[in-house]
Amino acid sequence: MTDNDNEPRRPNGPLRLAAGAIAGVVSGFAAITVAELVSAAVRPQAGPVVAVGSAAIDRTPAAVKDWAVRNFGTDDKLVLQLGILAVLALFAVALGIAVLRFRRTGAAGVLVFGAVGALAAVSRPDTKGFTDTLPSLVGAGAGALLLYVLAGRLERRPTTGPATAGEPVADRDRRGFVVTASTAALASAGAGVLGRSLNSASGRSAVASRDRLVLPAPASPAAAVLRGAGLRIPGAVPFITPNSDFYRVDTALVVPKVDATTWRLRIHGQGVTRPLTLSFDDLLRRELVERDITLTCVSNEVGGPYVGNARWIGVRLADLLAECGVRPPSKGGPADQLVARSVDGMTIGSPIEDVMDGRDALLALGMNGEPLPFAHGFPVRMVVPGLYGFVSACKWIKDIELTTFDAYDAYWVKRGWARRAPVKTESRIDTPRPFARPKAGTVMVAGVAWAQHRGIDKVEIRVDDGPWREARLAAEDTADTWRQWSFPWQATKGGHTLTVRATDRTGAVQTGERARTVPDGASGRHSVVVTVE
Ligand SMILES: Nc1nc2c(c(=O)[nH]1)N[C@H]1C(S)=C(S)[C@@H](COP(=O)(O)O)O[C@H]1N2
Ligand SMILES: [Mo]
Repeated sequence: MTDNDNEPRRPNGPLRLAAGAIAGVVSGFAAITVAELVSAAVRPQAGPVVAVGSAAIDRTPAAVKDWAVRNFGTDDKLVLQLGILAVLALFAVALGIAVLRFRRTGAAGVLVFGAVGALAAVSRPDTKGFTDTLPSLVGAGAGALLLYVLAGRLERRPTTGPATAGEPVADRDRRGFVVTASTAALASAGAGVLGRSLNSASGRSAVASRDRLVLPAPASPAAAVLRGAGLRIPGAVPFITPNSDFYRVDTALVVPKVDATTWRLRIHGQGVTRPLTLSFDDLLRRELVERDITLTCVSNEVGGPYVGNARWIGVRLADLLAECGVRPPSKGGPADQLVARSVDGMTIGSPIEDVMDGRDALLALGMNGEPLPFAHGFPVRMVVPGLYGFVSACKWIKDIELTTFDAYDAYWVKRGWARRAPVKTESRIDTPRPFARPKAGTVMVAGVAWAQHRGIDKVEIRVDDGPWREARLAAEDTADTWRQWSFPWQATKGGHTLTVRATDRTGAVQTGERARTVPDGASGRHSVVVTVE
């Protein structure tokens, strides 16, 4: 490559194209890391990747969201953010190459991405308004400026006058570019690291409020988990799911860190004669109850992992509602839907009739003996036995509004999911695992079955096309929890299919009819194929 060309429109050689691409990527990196740093001063949720990611989640059709949860599980959020970064990298390369020819326009292109990020940030339901645009705008401004400067370093000026002694102009320009680009890349990495650590420190007061919290002993403790409720069979899941293993499903790219000392819950709406605003201390002073409740996600496929059983501590929601003057529809109340709102703008609608029918619908603040983990809704969430999480289990709750199903559709309902969704009677084989190769003889088949708030009365196993045979049921903790079962199978050599079905206390047998998760939960029977050796 020589530097003495005056022809304005010579094609770019591969080296210049590569330099342009590098300029684009370095500028894009600078834009993102500066934005991250500014978001630490504003709030983590206002960063462009998080804002665009969250907006994308909100606009994702139910089927795609469902597919993502199925294929990536709890990693779906990581995959989404990596996807956004990959798309940005592609555009950065394109802009870097464009800038070789159109210096101003190319550099200004970065601003378009800033505008997208800013718009996404202010379109969030929990937006704080104008300040949320700053991370994207400042970041894009820095990126555009850098790209403009780097493009200048790559510009081919006609050689006028002699070069510095012994140094051809081409080399000097190339070095100028390399020095500027690598300095910028290093500075950006620094900004990124600093932004990350400031962002994680931004929840400090929330973390402190959680660390300080000592849960009082519940006035109404749960019965000790019956000795026989859990199975001691290798491969069976524990009866109580440890918090660290409890499934997590939500739309939050950044887990909200809410300070319990400033947290408030407002209860208001139709039929509320005495609206109420509660602090966390108000809740602690009320009668605390402790209950074992199994939570299930509507996105759980037959045989899937999005079900967990925890020992919750909380206050009974029905009592609170009654104090506010709320009556269920069956007692003449005007509202039939309770809409819970979270600090991150999620809305979850539950039938007031169910919440007030005597079941242990909780405002939960403890999970398995500790304050709620942040990922599971600290400081307070709802849990309602018998309803899928998306119609009952609002995490990081801050507002309860009484309204009607006719008047308001909650978040998931707007996206094609059902308004009402009681948990379907289901069962799962946990051992043997699919495609296991057990030895012929007695093979312990075991798993869980659930029909929250109805209870499980029977579990049956079928080997291949044989008859249904009753499994042994473990003791029942409560009708609100899953029930474990086991079946000693006299396994003979060869390939076999094991299928399970449960019967709930209403007498309903788990249907074999397959349904997709959308709109109100999967149905069908779980089968496991094994080869007995
Ligand atoms: N704020 C908020 N609450 C939420 C959700 C959410 O996305 N945001 N997801 C719901 C869904 S779909 C389920 S299944 C449960 C899951 O609770 P977990 O993550 O504690 O298991 O939370 C519910 N509460
Ligand atoms: Mo869910």
